[in-house]
Amino acid sequence: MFQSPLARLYQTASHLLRTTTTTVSRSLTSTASTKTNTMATPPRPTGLLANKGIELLTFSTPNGVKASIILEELKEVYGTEYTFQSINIMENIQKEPWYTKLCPNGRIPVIVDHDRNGFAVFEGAAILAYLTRHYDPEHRFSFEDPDDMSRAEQWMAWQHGGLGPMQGQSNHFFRLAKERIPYPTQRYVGETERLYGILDKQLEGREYLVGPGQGKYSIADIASFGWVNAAYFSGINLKQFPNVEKWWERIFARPTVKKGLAVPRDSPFGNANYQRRLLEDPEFKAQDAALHELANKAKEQYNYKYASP
Ligand SMILES: N[C@@H](CCC(=O)N[C@@H](CS)C(=O)NCC(=O)O)C(=O)O
Repeated sequence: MFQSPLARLYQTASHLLRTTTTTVSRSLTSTASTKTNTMATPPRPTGLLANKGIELLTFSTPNGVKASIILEELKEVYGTEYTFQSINIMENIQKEPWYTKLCPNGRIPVIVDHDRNGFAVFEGAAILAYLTRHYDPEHRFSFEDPDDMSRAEQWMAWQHGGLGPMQGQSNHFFRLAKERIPYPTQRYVGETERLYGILDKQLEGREYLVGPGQGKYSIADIASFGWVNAAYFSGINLKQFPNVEKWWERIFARPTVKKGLAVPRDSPFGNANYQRRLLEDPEFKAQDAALHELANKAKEQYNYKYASP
């Protein structure tokens, strides 16, 4: 059966990190109460379950958590309730006809707004824009000022066109591909480093990407956070980008973000899990060092020099 690189990535990550699986039942109650610590497999989703509020169809990946994080933020501030179903991308549920009616691209995440005639929204940036347009009347995570809103849109577009696709390829060639191929390894790891350099520059003297003064935490940050939260997994060393590292720590410290990262279950890609595993497991540490050595050799072979922009 065909498996996309991201699906394989998830499988490899789960295997590598051997996390304790937190299974999420296909329940209609709120996220906090749906978690159980059993290893039981939830029934395979076959369609929508809710008939009111927002229903999120997702998996714990850098793109999936954009939607669950904003939903947790809205829930905290406004009490906006949502329900979710776990769409296991390794099982290709996202390619089934009932799912592609909601998301023609056959990928996660997608939301369905049962309170607005079952309106469906796919693509992370569109989900962030839709949810704040309809459910963030006080602009706590968006902007009233049209120029700031445009700036937020620019960073979300940057994430969709740059950071997400390039870091996805970096994951693939740095870690996942069956063969070690030096040219694309150095090209995509290098381009991802270039993009982290752009974020680092933007965050110089600021706490968040957009907003007056030091900036305001918003959907612009949420869009890129999921990817930066998987930096180490993709072969990127956050220490090289100190402003990004501090920004990542700041956002990761939010309880709502931790809740969002746990939907539908804790992400094995995350920097915190990855760092913990490096400390605890010498074999894992040696594998990680071997991957970095290969990537460094690939960079040398093609004369890669870090430069940003
Ligand atoms: N641009 C989309 C990308 C969505 C995407 O690539 N989702 C991945 C998981 S991170 C997926 O569904 N992969 C399964 C597949 O490729 O079939 C977004 O930001 O929402």
